[in-house]
Amino acid sequence: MKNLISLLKYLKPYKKWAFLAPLLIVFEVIMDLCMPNIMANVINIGIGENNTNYIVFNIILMCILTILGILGSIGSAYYAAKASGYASADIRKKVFEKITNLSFLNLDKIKTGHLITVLTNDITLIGEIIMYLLRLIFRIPIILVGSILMAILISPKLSIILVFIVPITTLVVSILMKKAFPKFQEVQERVDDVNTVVRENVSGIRVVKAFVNENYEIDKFDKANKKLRQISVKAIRIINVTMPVMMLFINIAIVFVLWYGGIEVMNKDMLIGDIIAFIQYLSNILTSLLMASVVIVMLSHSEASALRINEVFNYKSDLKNTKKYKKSKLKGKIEFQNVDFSYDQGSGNLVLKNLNFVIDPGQTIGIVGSTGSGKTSLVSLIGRFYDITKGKILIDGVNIKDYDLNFIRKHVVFSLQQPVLFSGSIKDNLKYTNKDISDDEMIKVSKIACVHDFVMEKENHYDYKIEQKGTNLSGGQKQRISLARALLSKPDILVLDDTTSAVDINTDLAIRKGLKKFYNDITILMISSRISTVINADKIIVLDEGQIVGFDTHDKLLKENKVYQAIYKSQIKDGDLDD
Ligand code: M5T
Ligand code: MG
Repeated sequence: MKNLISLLKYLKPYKKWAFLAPLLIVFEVIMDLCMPNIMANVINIGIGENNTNYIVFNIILMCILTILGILGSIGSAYYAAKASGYASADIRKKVFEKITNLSFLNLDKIKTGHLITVLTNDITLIGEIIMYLLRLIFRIPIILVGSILMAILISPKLSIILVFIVPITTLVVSILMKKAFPKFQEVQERVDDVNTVVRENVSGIRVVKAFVNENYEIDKFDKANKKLRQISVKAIRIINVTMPVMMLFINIAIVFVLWYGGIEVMNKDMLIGDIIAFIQYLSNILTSLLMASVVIVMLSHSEASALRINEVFNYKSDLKNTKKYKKSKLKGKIEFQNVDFSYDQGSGNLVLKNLNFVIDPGQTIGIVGSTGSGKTSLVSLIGRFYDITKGKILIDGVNIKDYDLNFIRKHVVFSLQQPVLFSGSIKDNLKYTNKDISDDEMIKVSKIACVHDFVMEKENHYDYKIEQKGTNLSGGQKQRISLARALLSKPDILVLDDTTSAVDINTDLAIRKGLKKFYNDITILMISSRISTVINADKIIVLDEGQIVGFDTHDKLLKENKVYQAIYKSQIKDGDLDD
């Protein structure tokens, strides 16, 4: 229960509504408690004694009570929905913020399907339970106790039946609910699985189709879906048994009341109206018990969801942002001292081993190496996407861990290996980091990144709508937009991870010339599988199986470095070194 309770703090800003909801329901409770009694009086006194005035008076009273009750109920529903809706929206926002702020290492470990279920199903469920709680928290106990008292007042003798029927009902309902609890928790986990399959499939649908693997994927989905169906049916079946069982108890009780009450009436110990009122109170009591049990099921069901929400809140970003050192801009000196790095801290599985190098401000550094040699991993350390296992990384002579994380991210800018564009116009994407960039500047930079020409060929030019994930752009076009976006965020250190891999050699050359001309003062790290891209770099880092096996100019490396020579030779053969 503690997880759910801890989420109730999100009701705080809406406490006015959260108080009004249970308060207004009191009108409905008064109606529920008074009506049977008034009805009994109408029958006993009004009809029994032929007193028309009494009947009219009480019917008017019943109408007023009903209207008040309905108004109270509507008002309560309104405020409960408002409070729970706002609170759950706040929770959703917090979870979303938390996910956005998670470190790469966290995100590597958590399934996206899980996060989506938390953001949708779990939070929706919490919203619902908060709403029910606000409406029922007073209603159930007051009706329960009130109806028991009224029943005893009407007939202490008949009330003996309560001593039997209330514990039996409570017991049966709680056994059923106890069976349903774990099933509902499992439902949520199976929803996770379905979400994961769907997400993987929808985002990879092109690959699936390209491999004509639809049937396999449909099978996979079927399996997850079937499991969800099975467990949902089981859970709902238990709940569905509860209702008829309750009806059975209510009916048995009514039969008993009619039988025993009938004898009492004949003996003139009781009035007919009282029997009707008693039956009404009795069913009030039993339905309250049922409602209580449903709330308890929902509570436990939602506790599982609350736990999952809190789990997301409790993910500790493994990147500590404590010292928060900032300055106006970075000069761009990068120093690696004995750096070891592993994605799986503690496993000893080093991706990068004993890196040592110094890059001076304003240098352009090429990074080459076979696939999987650790190029992407190396540069991701400069943006502090991960913390290193051993050694030190200094930027402008200051340990990277002492900088404010956001400062580093703002000043060390990446154009990633797989460019991610957002749906929206090309302009939206280019101005992603800063909406205030002028169109003139955007066009100037777009020309450097060789974006301008192809944009002018699209309809609406810079307002050309990019589809989700940029499907209506070519790979090279996406890469160049990603490069322009990086340039427009005015980096002090620019990291290009194979950014021109899908761009033809002439365009690649034009981009490099532009960078040299306009971005000569910033430090640029340029990963490339093509030697031609890095040939003019001030220095080139040659990586091999996570180790630096060369760090020099192209000419020197070509003379002395075996690994570099091998890469060079293989590319001459492929005709890749045209410039
Ligand atoms: C180097 C592993 C990968 C490889 C090694 C990005 C990433 C990589 N790895 C992980 O375990 N988790 C990750 O998130 O690290 O990989 P890299 O740095 O991506 O290599 P690269 O950039 O030189 O390769 P490529 O293909 O981009 O040229 O063993 O399994
Ligand atoms: Mg890579």
